[in-house]
Amino acid sequence: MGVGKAMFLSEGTAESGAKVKFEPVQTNSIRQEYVCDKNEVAAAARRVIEMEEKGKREEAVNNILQTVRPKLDKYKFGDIIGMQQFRASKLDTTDIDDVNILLFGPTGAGKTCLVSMTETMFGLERMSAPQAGGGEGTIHLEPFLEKHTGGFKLLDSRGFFTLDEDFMSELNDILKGQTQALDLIKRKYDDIDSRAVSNTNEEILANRIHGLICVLDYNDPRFGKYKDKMNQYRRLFKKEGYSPVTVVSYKTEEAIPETVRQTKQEEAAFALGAAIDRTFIIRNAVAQSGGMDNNEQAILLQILETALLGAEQFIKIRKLDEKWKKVDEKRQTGGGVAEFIISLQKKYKWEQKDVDDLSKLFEDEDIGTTAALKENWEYLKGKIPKWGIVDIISSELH
Ligand SMILES: Nc1nc2c(ncn2[C@@H]2O[C@H](COP(=O)(O)OP(=O)(O)O)[C@@H](O)[C@H]2O)c(=O)[nH]1
Ligand SMILES: [Mg+2]
Repeated sequence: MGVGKAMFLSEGTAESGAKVKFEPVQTNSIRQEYVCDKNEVAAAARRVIEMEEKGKREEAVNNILQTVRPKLDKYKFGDIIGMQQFRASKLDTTDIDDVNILLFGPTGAGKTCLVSMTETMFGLERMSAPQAGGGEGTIHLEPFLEKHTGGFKLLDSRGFFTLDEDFMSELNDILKGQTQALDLIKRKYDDIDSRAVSNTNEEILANRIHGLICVLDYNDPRFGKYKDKMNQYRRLFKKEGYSPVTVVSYKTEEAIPETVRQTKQEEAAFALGAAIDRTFIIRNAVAQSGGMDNNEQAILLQILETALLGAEQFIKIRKLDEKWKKVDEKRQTGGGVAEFIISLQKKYKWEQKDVDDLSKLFEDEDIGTTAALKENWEYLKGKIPKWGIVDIISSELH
């Protein structure tokens, strides 16, 4: 074994971009080659990165506690994306009162515990009653936090996900606001007298579910088997325009170390086919002792903020759809972007090739309605090579 001039050059890169670099170690003798053990240095490097990350994490946690918490404490609809987003598109939002966030997932996943943790974090009297014995618990659509902010509520739902049962129509009724707060979420195998169930056929945006939090238990032996089920639900959510948040509740006495959390988050997002930036791991602080530390509170705040962000965007898209439906009714194109393009083709005598190119672009970009086209127009127009076509669509959209 020769004497290495540069024994090693190791570089650790933290996600944030912080770099820990080890300069080449000069050695003159064989003995010195062993002065510095590679594993020890790697461990030291890891410690430096962890310390740096911990410092950054603490900073981030403080930041979330100082900025997100007060925002959610006095939350009003529009606070996350900003009311100017609605004003800019001339959307009337006076009908929207509370933002409705639905918690859904298997029985015993930790939905009600998440409500309890939120109540505790906001210093509220605990109204929620998690099932310590693992019973079914919630069977009505139960509203929580209404009195807290007056701006959003969490709707706790009846657990589902027996892997072989279909809850699609039950979920659909809840999403559309046909099953309303305090209604029994009735199932065919129930043997209980129910309170009157609203089951109205009217679809009112203000009464709908606007945002979704899917809760799953990391320790559930079926955890890895939820992917197919989740994909079914996800298709429904996508069609309806939701961007759900996935919360994986984790039962452990100790706070979860940040590195472990990141690994679990990636693992969970992968296992469930969920977006990593909308997937959170949280310790179930109700099932375990110790209360929530700052880091855990920050995660809970992020969960709520992300759900509210999705909910506000959902409302915006729905409002745009409504608005464009009216415009499209006048134009008699029915709201679909395909019909819109064909109507323009007739009016402006476009070549078929141009129409095909446009159709392909809109399909690739998931643009199905004129509302979506209008909403994404600034971005999309850069992808259309013919200026004449861009000009026509621009003026027709205004
Ligand atoms: N030890 C303990 N466990 C609890 C308590 N409350 C709930 N749990 C457990 O936490 C998990 C989630 O419960 P819960 O939030 O009611 O589930 P949900 O059906 O999704 O609402 C279950 O495994 C419960 O058994 C409690 O007070 N003490
Ligand atoms: Mg429950």
